[in-house]
Amino acid sequence: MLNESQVAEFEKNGFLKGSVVLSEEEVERLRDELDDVLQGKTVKKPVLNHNLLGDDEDKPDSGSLYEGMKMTANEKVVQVVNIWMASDAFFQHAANKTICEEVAQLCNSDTLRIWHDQIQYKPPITGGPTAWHQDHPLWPIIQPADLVSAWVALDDAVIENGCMWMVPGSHKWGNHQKHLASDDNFMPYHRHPELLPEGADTKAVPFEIKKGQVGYHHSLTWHGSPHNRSEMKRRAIAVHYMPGHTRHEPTNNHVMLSYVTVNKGDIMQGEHFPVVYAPAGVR
Ligand SMILES: O=C(O)CCC(=O)C(=O)O
Repeated sequence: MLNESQVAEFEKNGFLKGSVVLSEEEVERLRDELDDVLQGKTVKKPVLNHNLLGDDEDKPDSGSLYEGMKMTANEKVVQVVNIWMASDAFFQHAANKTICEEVAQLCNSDTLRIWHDQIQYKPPITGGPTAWHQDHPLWPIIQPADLVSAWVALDDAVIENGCMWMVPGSHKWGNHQKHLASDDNFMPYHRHPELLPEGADTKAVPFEIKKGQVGYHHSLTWHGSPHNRSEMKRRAIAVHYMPGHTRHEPTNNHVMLSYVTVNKGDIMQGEHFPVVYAPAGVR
């Protein structure tokens, strides 16, 4: 459980470092499972397993998060979406008791469902950047924008290997996704700063997370992660949790849309959005 000052810190900044939630053995098990999924060895498959930056022939489209970013041809961010569908160990991880209790505290709900999860693996030397973004605007089939994600490092995530960076307080400024960009040093800038609330400070801070540790972020917090030019791998699993009241409100496409079985306006639920935390006796 988080204490009052941790909850207050999350409410103020939109992100928070939690404790080390995985033992060495648990990290090893998840790394092995990840290797199996990446090599296509599992019977069940995730929803996506690709290079987030596109292949050589498939450079980022106009309008994509990555448009205009400086990248070399062989850069990669290996993104796996919904590894929990391919690996029981990752499903158990999504239901981790400490993480779920703490996310439930942060989003003020007694019920949590998995919206989706994602691995972002930045390989040594060629690991590419993850553009500055806010999560909820990229999820245009659910409302409201009060989801919380739990990002657990499977390697120490430090500045050298491309840890995430966060802009404190940015979760309180609304949806600025279409105005966010990166400067040449991978710091965020806003194309129309006059749209920001008075006094908004867009300076980013590094969010280094130790192997096995969890970091939480709000679905409107500005965040991104630069290249990995180090010799270290940077593997991590993020689980994006929906509080019990999240509804299906489609306004655009999303990779999870084809898995939705509820009507517009209904609570987002179903076998692909499993409950991982609920009051005793309710499931
Ligand atoms: O792993 C990263 O560097 C980015 C992950 C991310 O954007 C997220 O978990 O919302």
